[in-house]
Amino acid sequence: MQDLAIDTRPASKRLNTKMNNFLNDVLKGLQSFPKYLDSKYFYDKKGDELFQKIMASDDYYLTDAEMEILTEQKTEIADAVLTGAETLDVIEFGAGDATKSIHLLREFYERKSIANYFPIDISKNIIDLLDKNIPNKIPGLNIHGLHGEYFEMLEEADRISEKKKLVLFLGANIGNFKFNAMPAFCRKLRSQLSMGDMVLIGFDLKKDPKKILAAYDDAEGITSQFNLNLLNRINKELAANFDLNNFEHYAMYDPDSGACKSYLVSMKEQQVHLSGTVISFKKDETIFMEISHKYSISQIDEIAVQCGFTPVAHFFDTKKYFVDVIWECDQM
Ligand code: AVJ
Repeated sequence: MQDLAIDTRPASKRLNTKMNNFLNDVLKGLQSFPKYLDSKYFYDKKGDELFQKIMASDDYYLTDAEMEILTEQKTEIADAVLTGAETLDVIEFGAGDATKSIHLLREFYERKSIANYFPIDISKNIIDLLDKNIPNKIPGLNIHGLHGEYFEMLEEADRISEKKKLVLFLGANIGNFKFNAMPAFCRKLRSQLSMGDMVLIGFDLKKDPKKILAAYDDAEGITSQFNLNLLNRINKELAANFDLNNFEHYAMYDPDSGACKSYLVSMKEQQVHLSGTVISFKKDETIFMEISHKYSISQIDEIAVQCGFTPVAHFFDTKKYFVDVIWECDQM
């Protein structure tokens, strides 16, 4: 912190580019009103660990539901994707530890229909682990881990290979876009793909609001730790001094819009120092942390068509909590 204090260049010039983006995004969010942080920054090493704990918790039903779909219906999913004789590249956005996608990858591999697997993740830690562990799980599979932003890395995968693509975006990660921003993401995805390419996207469905809220306000308080960990990351990486005891996790679900949102609430009036900038909080002031948007099937199909895709198939778990949809790239 001292070193930064005597460096007279503006904060944005001091750190390397990756840190720079993080710092700029954090400063922008905390200097806005209402304050916000970008949930893509949750996933440092500790954040990855906490998310693993969330996925294993009783209240967080999403992982089990999607796991059931991918294990029980992998044959039908592969049938829906493999329409021609050619091999395809599987590109995965936000691959995580690939415990879900591995079932599909194995299915494609056994059918000799996968050319390359390109997992993409924002977490360097995750990509290193995948490059190390996947070859043990599916010996012979060509894996090229790509660490970075989704669309930049999709371009990279496209430079490496020109096969038909299947893009996996599992785990309801798409829920992290606000409802109005989500179609723009799908259109951008479509614009980077070619006719006949496919996407497989996991959506958490609208359901009993109490069930949804419990998943983001778990009894053990893991989600609270997960949110607070971002303040800790900012402390460590951006020379800040958030006191985590002065913030509390708050989650809410609005069944009309389908928005499940989480916040950190400042328990008192306080000032936080961050790379030479002072951030003031009023008592009860909120930082918006994350949206996990829930969808209905009709909304999902409608968005697919609006964005240049044809809905090909829906795969539900037995409780109908979750859906994995397959869309094919239409003419643009
Ligand atoms: C990884 C974005 C799918 O929104 O459900 C879990 C992250 N946040 N509990 C989700 C999360 C709080 C999760 N995604």
